[in-house]
Amino acid sequence: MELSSMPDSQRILLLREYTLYIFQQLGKALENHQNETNGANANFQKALSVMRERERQLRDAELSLAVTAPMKAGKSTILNAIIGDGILPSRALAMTVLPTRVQLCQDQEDPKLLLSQAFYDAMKEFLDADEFNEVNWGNNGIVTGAEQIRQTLTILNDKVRSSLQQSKKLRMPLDGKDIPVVYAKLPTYLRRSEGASGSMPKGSLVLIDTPGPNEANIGEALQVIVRSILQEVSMVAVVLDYTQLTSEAAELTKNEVKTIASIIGNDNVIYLVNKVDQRRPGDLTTKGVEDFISQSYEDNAESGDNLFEISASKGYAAGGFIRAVTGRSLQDEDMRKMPSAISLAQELYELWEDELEDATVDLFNKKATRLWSNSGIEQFLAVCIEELTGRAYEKTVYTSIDYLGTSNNQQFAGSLRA
Ligand SMILES: Nc1nc2c(ncn2[C@@H]2O[C@H](COP(=O)(O)OP(=O)(O)OP(=O)(O)O)[C@@H](O)[C@H]2O)c(=O)[nH]1
Ligand SMILES: [Mg+2]
Repeated sequence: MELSSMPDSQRILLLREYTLYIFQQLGKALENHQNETNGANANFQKALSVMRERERQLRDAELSLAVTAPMKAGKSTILNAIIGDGILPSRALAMTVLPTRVQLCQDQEDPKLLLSQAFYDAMKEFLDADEFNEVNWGNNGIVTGAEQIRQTLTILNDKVRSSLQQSKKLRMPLDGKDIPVVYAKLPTYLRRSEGASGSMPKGSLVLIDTPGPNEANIGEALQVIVRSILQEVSMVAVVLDYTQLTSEAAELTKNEVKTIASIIGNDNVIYLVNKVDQRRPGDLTTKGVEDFISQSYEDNAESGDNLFEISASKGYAAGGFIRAVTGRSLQDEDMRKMPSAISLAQELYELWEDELEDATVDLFNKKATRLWSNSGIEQFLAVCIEELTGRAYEKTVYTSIDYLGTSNNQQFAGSLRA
C-alpha cells in the first residue's frame, strides 16, 4: 500500500518503524567505523551520540503542548480537562504565575509533583521566610495526590505573585527545566488508539501551563522561561475567551503568536476559543469566530483547520468523571457520592440534586462520554495528538537527514555510500 493512502495511525507506526530502523543501522555503521579506526574521528563520535539520542526520542515519542492566552481564558481548566483531574489551580481571580509541566505517562499511578532542588533554592532566596514555610515542600520535594498537589501549587503561585507585586526579583535558572513538574497517568481517552494500530506507542504527552505573556508583574526571569518553553514545544494552543473576543485581546498576543509560529511553524499553532457554553442566541456564530481569528491573526490562521471551539468546564466535568470511574466496578449509590459524579451532575442539570438521586453508573457513563465529545476537547485532542505524533516522527527523520547532510558529516555519508 502507498504510504500516502494509508490511515494516519498505520502510516505513523510504519514511519516510526522505518525511522527507528534507519537510526539503528546508521548507529551500527558509525560504531563499526569507529571500531575500525579506533575512534579516530571526533565528528563521528558526535554523530553517534546524536544518532543514539534521536533513537531514544523516537522510541519515547515525547510530545508536548503548551497553552498561552492574552488573558484569563481558562488555560489551566483546559489542561485539567485533558488530565481528567483538578491538578492545576484555576479560579476566577488571577492564578497561574509559575509555568508548570504535566507529564502524562501510562505507567504513572498516583499523581506526583516534583519540586527540584534548584527551584527550592530559588524560592528560599525569593520568598520571605514565613511565606516559604507555608509551602508544602513534600517529601524531598515530592508531593503526592491530586488535591495535595493543587493546594501546593495554589499556595506557591500566590506567594510568588505577592512577592513579584512587591517588586522582588526572582533569580531562576533560565532554561525552564527546573519549573514544577507533575507526573500523572495518561487518561484512557488519550489512549484510544493504542495497540496494534496505535499512534502513541509509549504514550508520553507533556502539557505546559503558562501564565500567559501579559500576566502583569510576572517578572523578567519568568518571562524568559515562558518564551523559551513556547519555542521548544511541539505545539502551542493560543486560548481565547469566547465571552471576550475583542480585537484588544487578540492584539495582546498577536506578536507573540507570530514569533512562536515563525519558530515552530504555522501548522503547530492552534487556536482554542473557550467558554462557548456561554453562547446565547444572537451571539457570535462559529463562522463569526472563524472570521475573527483569521482577521486577528492574519496569515498565521489562514484556514479554519487549526481552530476549535471548546468548553473546558464541560470537558473537565466529563473527563474527571471518566477518569474516576474507569477500571472500577462501582455500585450506583457509591458513585453518587463521588465528587466527580457531583460535578458532572452540576454541569448537566439545573436541578442536579434530584437527578443525582436517580443516577446510575451506566447513565452517567453515557452522559459523560457525550459531554466529553460535546465539549469539543475530544475533537481538538484527536487532531492534535494524531498530527503531533505523525509530525514528531517526520520531523525527526528530516532533521536527521539534514544533520547527515551537514558538511561535518559529508565524509560519513560518503563512506556509507562507498
Ligand atoms: N463558563 C466557562 N467558564 C470557564 C471555562 N473554562 C474556564 N472557565 C472559568 O474561567 C476562570 C478562569 O479559569 P482558569 O483555568 O483559572 O484560567 P487561566 O487562563 O488558567 O487563568 P490564569 O492562570 O490566571 O492566567 C475560572 O473561573 C474557570 O472556572 C469554560 O469552558 N466555560
Ligand atoms: Mg492558569
